[in-house]
Amino acid sequence: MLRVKQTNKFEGTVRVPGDKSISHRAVMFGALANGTTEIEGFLPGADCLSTIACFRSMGIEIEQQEDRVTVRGKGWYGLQEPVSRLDVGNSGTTIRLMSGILATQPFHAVMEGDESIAKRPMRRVVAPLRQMGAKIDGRREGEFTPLSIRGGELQGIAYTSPVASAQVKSAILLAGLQAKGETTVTEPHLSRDHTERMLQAFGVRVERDGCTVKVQGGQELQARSIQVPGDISSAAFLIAAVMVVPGSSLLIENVGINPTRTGIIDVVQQMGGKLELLNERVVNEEPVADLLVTHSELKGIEIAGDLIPRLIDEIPVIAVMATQASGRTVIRDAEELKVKETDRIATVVGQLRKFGATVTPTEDGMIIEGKTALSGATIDSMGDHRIGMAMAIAGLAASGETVIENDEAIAVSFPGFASLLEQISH
Ligand code: SPQ
Repeated sequence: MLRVKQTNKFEGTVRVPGDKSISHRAVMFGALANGTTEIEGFLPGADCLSTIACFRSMGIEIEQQEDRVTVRGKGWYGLQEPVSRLDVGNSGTTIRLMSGILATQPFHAVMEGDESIAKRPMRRVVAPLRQMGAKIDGRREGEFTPLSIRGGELQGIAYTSPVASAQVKSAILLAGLQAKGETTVTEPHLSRDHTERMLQAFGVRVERDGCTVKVQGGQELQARSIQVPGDISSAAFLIAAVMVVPGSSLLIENVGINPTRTGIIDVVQQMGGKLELLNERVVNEEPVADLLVTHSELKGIEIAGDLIPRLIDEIPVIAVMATQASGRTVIRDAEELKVKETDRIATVVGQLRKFGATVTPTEDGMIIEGKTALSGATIDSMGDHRIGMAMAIAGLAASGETVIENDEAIAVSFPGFASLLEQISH
């Protein structure tokens, strides 16, 4: 159980753990590459540890000590058939990206995860991979886990995805790397592009044109060292903490500012929050900066369209900030929230109402009225790391004490979250 109380202010210089999306990909691509990949700044969160465990089960030697990882890749076809089911834990990224990789392998593998994974839609990757020639089965005709994959020879496809999803795009591109001919993926809005950038870092040719990405089959990956920047999705909770606690100011160092992920920065600035990017640089094809964040009075705004994939994981904590902003905040075009670790429209609305917030769910988002005085509440993370952390931030803005039950979920993406907050609270 995590207990949260109002604090005078947050102050100091901090770093957040490594980027989750980049950490997963560094392990996966390292395992498939020829040679040894050294990773620094790896996120030792439960999700990325699930990815490591899956590759170890397929015979890849991986040493991990906190944020340092060595992956001894054996080339694309160096994986061995796993003797038991691969456990992806709570990680949607692991199961969806691995579906693309396993679709190319000359063996049979079964993947499953926790209760939340069992409810998340898989047909979005299963259908295009079947079109490429993979044999995949699962509950409800491949919509749900366990997924059983018998890989083999694939044919490249031109796929237009109905959703802007980096997991869908990545699964198809990874399968495409070993398919015959060319594979293209077009999405309605650009989703995060870490796969494209990191494949290039591993020596793969990737062509991009707007929302379309193309790869040619038959490409190998070459090992290389990877430095993972801090996760902007984790930094978002600290940014929000500064915005809801008057007098606060933080320098958050070494944060990834890939433009496909920086919707949170745009939104905070549009709401009137003071947030400056300092010391901008590029590390392993990924832009990085230090974020100087200063408490400001916020105002409500509209969030929709292209912006949504650029901040999809930050919507729970944006909703918390919106309760402390003057006026109305409207979030639209975010129906994808319904298929995350929980239905994040329903959970955000349900949990924020316990604090006394005025929030209305809509078909594709929510409407938040501000500025509302919140009162401390007992909250259930519902096993969703982002809900646990967002509600802890709401607790900082609330009078009295807030208790977050099932707070162990937070370690999925932000181990040390509670102690970091304590360290910077004055
Ligand atoms: O890995 P998982 O469980 O899907 O994690 C989440 C999260 O909140 O951490 C989503 F629930 O992030 C996804 C993100 O929403 C991570 C991700 C990636 O690394 O490719 C892409 C996004 O999902 P999607 O479905 O839009 O591709």
